[in-house]
Amino acid sequence: MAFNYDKYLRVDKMPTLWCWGCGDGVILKATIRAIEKMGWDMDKVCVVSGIGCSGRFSSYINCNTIHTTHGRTVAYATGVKLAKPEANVIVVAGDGDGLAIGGNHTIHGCRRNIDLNFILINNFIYGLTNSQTSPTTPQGMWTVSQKNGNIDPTFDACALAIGAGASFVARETMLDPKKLEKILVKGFSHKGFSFFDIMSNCHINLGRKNKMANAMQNLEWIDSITMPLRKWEALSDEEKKNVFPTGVLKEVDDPEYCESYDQIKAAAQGKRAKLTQDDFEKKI
Ligand SMILES: Cc1ncc(C[n+]2csc(CCOP(=O)(O)OP(=O)(O)O)c2C)c(N)n1
Repeated sequence: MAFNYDKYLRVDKMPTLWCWGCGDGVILKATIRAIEKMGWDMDKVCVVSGIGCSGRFSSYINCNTIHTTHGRTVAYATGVKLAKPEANVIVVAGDGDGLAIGGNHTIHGCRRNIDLNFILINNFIYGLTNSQTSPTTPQGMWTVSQKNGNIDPTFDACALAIGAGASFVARETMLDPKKLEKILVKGFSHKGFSFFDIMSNCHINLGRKNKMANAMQNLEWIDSITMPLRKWEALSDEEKKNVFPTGVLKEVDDPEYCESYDQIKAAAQGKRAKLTQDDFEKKI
């Protein structure tokens, strides 16, 4: 039987404002299927998104939603999770939203290892505002803010999340929606900060200006710069440059922030001793 998306969507908001062929819809549908696989009650799911095309995510999914200010998704989501630890919180941000203006919040969310599911919709450009350079725009590409080619080195979003302390880090593309759904289920099942770098197309504001005239050419390019982790590991250092490994890149059990917060509350109320370094597996 065909999957019933209507149950999970604000159908009165359809059709979406996304461009024809945009990957955001594929990611929305994969997220919905992953939520169903998790068996989550939509009354206990909260989706927090920022500003951008990716920010529209919270307008279309039918659960508790916060469409917040540009770059502040993790700050709002942290508040929601601390106030309601039983909620399943999904954060959705674009590469500009999550890594440029919101980069600060993203790294500290990773560092705290708070139980959020952070979906970075990485389309390599500021989509909504028409093609400004983002932290993941490849060097040499045309952008409206660097018309002679982007000279800024490109962020590897997963390396950033790993370095900052996220306990689950994965990368996938929207080329294979089933694979994407599977990796979302894995990360949603993980307790701690789950970071997903999901590479997606923006053929309108990146592709057309960079010799990828249609969505398919944009997708072929994404395919050419990604490779499953096992294959990637076999490459030489030279070959690894500008090729991004996909799959689960990090998965560890580390103390989760809300649980530590509960303990500190109990200590403040005299119900347990103060926390010491021994309470944490993560040592300096
Ligand atoms: C404080 C603030 N600065 C700038 C903007 C303008 N702005 C809106 S969306 C956006 C960038 C969107 O790019 P990205 O986060 O990559 O998301 P996409 O649209 O590609 O999904 C910018 C700069 C804003 N709304 N608020």
